[in-house]
Amino acid sequence: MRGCCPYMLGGPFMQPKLDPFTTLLELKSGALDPERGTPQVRTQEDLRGFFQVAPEDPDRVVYQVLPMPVPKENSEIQCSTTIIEPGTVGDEYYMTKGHFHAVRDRSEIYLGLSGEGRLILATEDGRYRVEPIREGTINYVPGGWAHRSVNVGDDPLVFFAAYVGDAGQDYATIERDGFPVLIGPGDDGPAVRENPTYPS
Ligand code: S6P
Ligand code: ZN
Repeated sequence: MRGCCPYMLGGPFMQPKLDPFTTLLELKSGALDPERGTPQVRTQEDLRGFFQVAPEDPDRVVYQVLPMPVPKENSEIQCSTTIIEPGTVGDEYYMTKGHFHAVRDRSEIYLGLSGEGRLILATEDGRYRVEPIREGTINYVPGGWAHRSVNVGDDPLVFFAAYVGDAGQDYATIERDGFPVLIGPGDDGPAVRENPTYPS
């Protein structure tokens, strides 16, 4: 029955901005079928200034983001998969640039799909957390926490992200300050150590 809901009593119908769509997510590889947008590819060169040392193999791909673009508005939910290759630069495992959301209070959810990773989270006043990412983990990233994912395993790290549409990404703060901790290979597996260049 049309017109039955309180929402509709007082005014015109809401006209949807988008049509529904469905995409197949290949759970292990993170591939989307069909692709919905142009994959964003990040090489070692693109991460110059984010790792502690200069790129060792500048053209090598570190990670890709496969987007499902929708309008960047707070009424929408952005989502994408991220695939981080295994590898290191200097003493650090391959990782994303990491960012605060440009609109600081916007939150996000990660669903781990495959591989072995860590999620570094940090506040602007220097508090930090390190959480696991692997198949089946759900990481809740509250507003105000910068986030960077790190592949600590031998296989690609794959996760799905969904976040408030108008969140945006502030990379400049991370490029300037980094995160309070770095993650790289240690004697007994992945080691978390203090970032010597993080401002005190
Ligand atoms: C976006 C969300 C992810 C990252 C992706 C790459 O808010 O957190 O989709 O964009 O994992 O990381 P980065 O730091 O290069 O954007
Ligand atoms: Zn984010």
